[in-house]
Amino acid sequence: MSRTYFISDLHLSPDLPRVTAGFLALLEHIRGATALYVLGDLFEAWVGDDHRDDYNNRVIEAFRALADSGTKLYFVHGNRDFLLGTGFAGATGGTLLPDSAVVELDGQRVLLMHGDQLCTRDEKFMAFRAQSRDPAWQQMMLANPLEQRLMIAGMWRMQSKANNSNKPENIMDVTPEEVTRVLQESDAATLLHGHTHRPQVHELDVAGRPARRMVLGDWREDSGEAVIGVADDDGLRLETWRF
Ligand SMILES: [Mn+2]
Repeated sequence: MSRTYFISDLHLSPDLPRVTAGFLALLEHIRGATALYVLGDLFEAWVGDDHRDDYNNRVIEAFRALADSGTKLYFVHGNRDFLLGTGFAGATGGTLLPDSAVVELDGQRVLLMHGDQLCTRDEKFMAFRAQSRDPAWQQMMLANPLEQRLMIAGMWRMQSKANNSNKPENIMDVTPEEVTRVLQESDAATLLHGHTHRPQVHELDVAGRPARRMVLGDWREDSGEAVIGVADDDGLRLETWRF
């Protein structure tokens, strides 16, 4: 039986031992599955593929073991790990996908993205997004010595903690018109994304046709839960992974 998994918003960091353990447990649990899609914000911060400390190596090895079991592995960038590169993907045995990608599940077109690009009302964020996804800016960033990039990431992490910026009330929700637009543009009836930390299935009407927006959840250090996507013979649905 074909079985495909979707996860996002783990915000992996050595500060989150429970989430890290839950992530490693999921990867063992799904060994031999058809595919795993990681839809962004896998890491709380990623300063470049050359940052191979023990923690990152452990994550890479876990992905590699999954890929070696025959599971296809795909990554979409989030707004925190936008510097994930082909060095990382290659080491895991996976593939980086563009910012939005359509997959066919059971003959149905499903549009995959991190979801931050749907939050168009947050002008400050959209400006940061444009900058951080600019190849020239990324090159400039990556040209800094690793030590300096780690310092910058440390500052981001402190800012993030101070602003509680991983809380849903501090993440603007998607713009409904933008959801309609991307669904029409991609000719898909299902949009699956993360980012907002508001896991839910929304039934939609797109130009008179039924559609749905499925939102994955963030991984919770406090409750040991994450809402993930599962697709098998019974279709695509959200499930809670407990760890
Ligand atoms: Mn995000």
